[in-house]
Amino acid sequence: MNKICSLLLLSIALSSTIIGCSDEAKNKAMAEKYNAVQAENAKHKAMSAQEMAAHSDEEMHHDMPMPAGSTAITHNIDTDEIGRNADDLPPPINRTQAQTVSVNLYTEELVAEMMPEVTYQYWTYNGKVPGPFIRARAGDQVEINLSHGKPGAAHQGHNEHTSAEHAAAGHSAHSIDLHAVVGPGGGAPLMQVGQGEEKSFRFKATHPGIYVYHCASPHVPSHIANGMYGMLLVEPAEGLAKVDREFYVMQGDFYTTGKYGAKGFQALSKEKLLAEQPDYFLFNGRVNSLNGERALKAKVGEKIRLFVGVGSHVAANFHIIGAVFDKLYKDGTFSNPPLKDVQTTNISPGSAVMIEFTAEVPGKYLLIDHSLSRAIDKGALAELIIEGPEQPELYQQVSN
Ligand SMILES: [Cu+2]
Repeated sequence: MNKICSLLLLSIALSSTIIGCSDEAKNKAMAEKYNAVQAENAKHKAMSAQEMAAHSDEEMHHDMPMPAGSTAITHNIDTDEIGRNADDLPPPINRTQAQTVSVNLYTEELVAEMMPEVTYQYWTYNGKVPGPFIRARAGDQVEINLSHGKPGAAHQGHNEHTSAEHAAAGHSAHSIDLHAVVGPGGGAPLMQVGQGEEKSFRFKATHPGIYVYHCASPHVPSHIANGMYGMLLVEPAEGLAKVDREFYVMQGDFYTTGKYGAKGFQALSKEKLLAEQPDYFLFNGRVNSLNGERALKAKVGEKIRLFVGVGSHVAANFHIIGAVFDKLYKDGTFSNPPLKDVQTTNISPGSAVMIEFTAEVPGKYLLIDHSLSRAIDKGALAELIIEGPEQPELYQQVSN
């Protein structure tokens, strides 16, 4: 390679401007720069929370074009799917006697895609966001078993981290506060689990309703922002009305060092968290988690029940484009009459609602946050597909 070409390559490596030389040389220089960015991102991933806080947002934001022959930034993805399916919930309870419901939970930190080429380290219950849907009946004893780390996975992946590394990353302990618990901290004071520990506690489910649970270990807002929340249903003793479909949806706000869509590994931005300025509003953990093949599905004439909650920090304005909620059990209570014929509902952080309506006209419906930039520009958009015969008496075009 001649001297001029070498100088040009040096210039390529120092800037993103591509100058002459051969295509092979250009690609090589681009690939080297790309790898350097990947290495820098990997370094950020390994940083402690304090080191990250000291890093400016600008430094953390790398948005590189893809060189020929390279692969997408993956950063050791731990799971191909972080989002829980909307139909992943236990069936209705049919029994008429109280019993003990035992729930096994574990905490797990997992790097996964928030959207293609954007990775994030989620903190989870049982490896998905949201955590498992817990279902009990009023009068039941609910026993929660929580282990820090996936049982039996002590020598895999991130579980190799030392206690010091866990502490530096801010998750030396995890815990659970369930809003259906009547007692101090919703159980959290009894359930602080350190690395390798497992603890259990039991509570009586006295108040029917749909509730949120979440981690309550310091720094609590960060644990929650990283995905540590789920929902707990306490059915009334007489049960809930029969429906054809039930779905489990949680809206979460996420705070990343880069802006929405910035590629590469994204750390939690504590600065944005404290400023309450999320980059992402997501249903079930990631962009398009409940779209396409994973969309909610029903048939014309079926009764649909949605459990929708907010585990994280910003209230939701939940709306389904093209639907009216026949019944809305606001604030998660079943003990008051439902509101009827509701278009949009506010869901407070740490609260949930139960919505019932009938699928009437076939087509695609969008579940959104009606603060619309959240839906259009920040991810809060899921799909409900209703199949069946057209219903012209309800919906038809007259002319076009
Ligand atoms: Cu936690």
